[in-house]
Amino acid sequence: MEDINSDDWHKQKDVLEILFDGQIGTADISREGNEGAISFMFDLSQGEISNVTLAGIVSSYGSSTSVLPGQVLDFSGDYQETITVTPGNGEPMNWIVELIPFEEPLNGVFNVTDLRVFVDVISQHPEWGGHTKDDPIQNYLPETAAEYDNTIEFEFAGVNAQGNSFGTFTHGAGNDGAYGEFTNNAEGVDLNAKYRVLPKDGGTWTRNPSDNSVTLTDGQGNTKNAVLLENDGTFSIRFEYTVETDWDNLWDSMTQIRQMTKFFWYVIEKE
Ligand SMILES: [Ca+2]
Repeated sequence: MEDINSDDWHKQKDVLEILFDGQIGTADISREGNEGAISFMFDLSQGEISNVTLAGIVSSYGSSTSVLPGQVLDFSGDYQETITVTPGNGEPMNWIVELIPFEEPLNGVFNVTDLRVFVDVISQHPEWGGHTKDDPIQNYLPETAAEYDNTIEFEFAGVNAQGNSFGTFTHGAGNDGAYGEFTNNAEGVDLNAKYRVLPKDGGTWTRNPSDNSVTLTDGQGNTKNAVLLENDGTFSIRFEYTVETDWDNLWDSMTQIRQMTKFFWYVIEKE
């Protein structure tokens, strides 16, 4: 039991809560003996790490801090700064504050530059002519052409309690003002139900940073799962399908696009 008659409370020099402008989530605060450590995630889209404003700090009752809300810290050296807490009675203690930089890839306006499919035609049997193909989807479904100049604007809103980024997105029709149709009118084929996985109007998104899985939810609450892939400055939003081999129509391109697609993806490039 604490002795309420002692001066101990005067000697406390803990940081209990801390918040910075541009911080994502809750800061991690730990102390071992007189070693205090604080780390927080900083959204790089919110400002410069050399100029980070302390938004709030709560330290032990009766103590004071060397940095006050509204003041600025410079984390550009080694991502670390020190905040000193001076108790009402006793020696000051340094708390090392570490900034962990965070940049959400799904933030900003992206241009659609390609839509592609990866088709698997009995590739496990090359001896029978099995193979895979990686082609623009408009080679199969010409009316998708209007989708190729579209834009997607992702707005990053934060990181939820599960550690997943989340936000909203809008899907613009591009210069031609039109969305593609996943059809081949000449062949009488309509595969909108299979490939209209990126909603026309937009919706909300989440991204799990551990595996880059992305969930898109449209205005009606329908969800689609995808994976975000990055390669040399461009990104792909890739949807996966179950390949159902039709042994009687292996070489028919409409059968292939109907049921032998393994992946379908949008290639997007930040504006
Ligand atoms: Ca368009």
